[in-house]
Amino acid sequence: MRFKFSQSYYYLVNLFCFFIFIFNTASAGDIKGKVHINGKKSSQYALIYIEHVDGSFPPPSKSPVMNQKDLMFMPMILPILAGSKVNFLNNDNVLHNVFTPSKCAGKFNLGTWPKGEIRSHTFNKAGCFVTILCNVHPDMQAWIAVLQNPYFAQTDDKGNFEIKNIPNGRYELKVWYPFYKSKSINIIIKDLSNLQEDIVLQKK
Ligand SMILES: [Cu+2]
Repeated sequence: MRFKFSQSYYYLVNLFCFFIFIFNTASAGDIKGKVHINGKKSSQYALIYIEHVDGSFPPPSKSPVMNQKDLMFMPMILPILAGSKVNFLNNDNVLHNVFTPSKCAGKFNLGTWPKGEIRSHTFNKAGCFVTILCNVHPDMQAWIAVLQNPYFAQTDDKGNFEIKNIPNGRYELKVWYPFYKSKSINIIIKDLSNLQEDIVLQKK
């Protein structure tokens, strides 16, 4: 009797896990594709994101980092989840500054600091595309894209991207690259769908 009970228990647990598996995989889908940035040798770093996904998405506990190295911001484009605290790290032997003229980020200026030091800023407003500048070096420029949800990706050096496990729904997929016209595509994710989108970006 005891043996039978544990056997059926084992069977039930397995069945339960199986349904969880089906439910999880069937109510989401992937999207992948290729972006070509017209007139650029490399189509790397283009940002692909979904404008809005229902739900609330807490920012990661590990802060994203924007480096200042060889008189450049790295990465040049940093997508983050709203609420994330970004650490700005000076890797150069010169002083660097971080400021932004972007209204949606409150036009902050973090001041100027030497090598090895970090200053931080938390970005709360989803949908804000923040221009990051250094007032010591006018050629330095970067962008922080503050996003509402974690369903975003950046293209690799061949222009490929992939966003996995997007919950079922109708969405606006956006493609962004500085100084280029943004693209907006309506997509429907439904039960394991695997969409393919090929996008060409044109200069503004
Ligand atoms: Cu600088």
